[in-house]
Amino acid sequence: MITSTFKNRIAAPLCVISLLNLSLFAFGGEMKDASGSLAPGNKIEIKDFAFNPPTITVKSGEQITWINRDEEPHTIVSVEKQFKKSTALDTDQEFTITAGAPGTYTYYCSVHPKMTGTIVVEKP
Ligand SMILES: [Cu+2]
Repeated sequence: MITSTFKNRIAAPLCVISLLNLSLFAFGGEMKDASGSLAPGNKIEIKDFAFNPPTITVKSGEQITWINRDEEPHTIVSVEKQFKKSTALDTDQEFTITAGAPGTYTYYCSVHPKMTGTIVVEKP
């Protein structure tokens, strides 16, 4: 039938475009998952002047790693000095600590004190 041939001609290029879009989205999603995942490496991404995720729950003894995805330097400083403070992280630089005793740890960026985050440490 003419109609279906016509439809197929239109549908094919559209399909290719949407497949391309889908794979781009999937790739973006995977990237986010890899860095935002809670386990086994607890990663906190610093992007657009924010800690992502802003609150992370980990178990005592687990490692927590921040990675700076901004062009600006950022630091990680415990409000109550519960862990060593980081140096100023350059783009793509990481900082890792090991979660200590169970409790709630708040931290901020000393360069941009409005940037804050929370670590909730649970019993292993
Ligand atoms: Cu900062």
